[in-house]
Amino acid sequence: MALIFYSPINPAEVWGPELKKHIPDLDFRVWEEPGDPAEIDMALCWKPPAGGLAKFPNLKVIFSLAAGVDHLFYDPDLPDVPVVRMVEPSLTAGVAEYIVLHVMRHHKDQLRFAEQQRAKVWEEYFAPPAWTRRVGILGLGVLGGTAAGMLKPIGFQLAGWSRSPKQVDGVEPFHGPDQLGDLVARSDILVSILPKTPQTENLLNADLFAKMPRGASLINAGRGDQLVEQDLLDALESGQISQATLDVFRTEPLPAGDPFWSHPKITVTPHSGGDPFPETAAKAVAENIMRFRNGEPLPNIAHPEDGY
Ligand code: NDP
Ligand code: OXD
Repeated sequence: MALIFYSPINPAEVWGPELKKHIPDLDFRVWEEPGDPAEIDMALCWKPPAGGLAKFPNLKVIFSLAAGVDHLFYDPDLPDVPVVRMVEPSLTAGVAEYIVLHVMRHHKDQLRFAEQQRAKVWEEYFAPPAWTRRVGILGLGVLGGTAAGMLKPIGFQLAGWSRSPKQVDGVEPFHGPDQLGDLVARSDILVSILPKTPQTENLLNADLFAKMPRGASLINAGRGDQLVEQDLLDALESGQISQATLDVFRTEPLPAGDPFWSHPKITVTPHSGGDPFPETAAKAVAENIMRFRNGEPLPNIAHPEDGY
């Protein structure tokens, strides 16, 4: 049996050899040359074309090249087989570091200094200590939980929001739609690292911004359609939100004419929060392939009914 690989961004010529380091007898096939489709029982993919995976009649498992699985669940013809999310150290560290970096930038108001430097203005500003700053994290899963663990020793007052009740050391817990308002009301810096689901779509909107403390800031590293873009522009204009850092967008790459590019209060990064580096990620995938081959339970299975 064989594994089919598809990704417009992750090179097959790197991933094939990396996987074979761990599983030398792996039959690794690329999308353009799948051979007999009936021989394919595993897929390793990022954003395969709609209907593409349905062409493999004996597919038994799909390994996602991403933590989010919206790039698979969008496909109405996705085979009804387990989808395993990417959970591996380099992706987790990358995203958690991204969150720490931008929480620190917002906390220390680095945007102010960048603006002052451009204008050649020497004006001192001292941010209050981290222990006075309330950080709210939307999404307390693998990535949000790890980011919270990195932020905790810095001293921030941390809170997190999940779908089900969740305990993370040093993080005040909130869960469910009823507790979202309370969480954002105590968030000077709000971070979204939520998956894309029908429930998270348009979550970062005018109503939510109005509940945040005046002058609070936003970091969105979850998915672009969580943000109502015009509502953010309005909240920045009114001063309700002081600044935003955005890594994910409704349209990626962000179109050249998008107002976010040149907005003085918005920092744009090109969906670069984190990425699975093949050196570590292939090992994690190989371990799951071996579990699959041995009929053992697979970790980090996404739930189509929940969308993540
Ligand atoms: P997990 O599945 O481990 O965690 C998801 C978290 O979101 C869980 O705490 C879950 O709650 C919570 N959640 C989901 N839906 C809701 C909801 N409706 N209301 C409240 N909480 C909700 O995923 P990861 O942490 O691994 O990844 C999260 C997302 O990060 C990905 O889906 C992707 O969109 C994004 N991402 C972005 C990257 C980037 O480069 N910018 C890189 C990698 C991922 P519960 O704990 O109750 O299940
Ligand atoms: C992911 C991503 O979901 O890169 O892994 O966004």
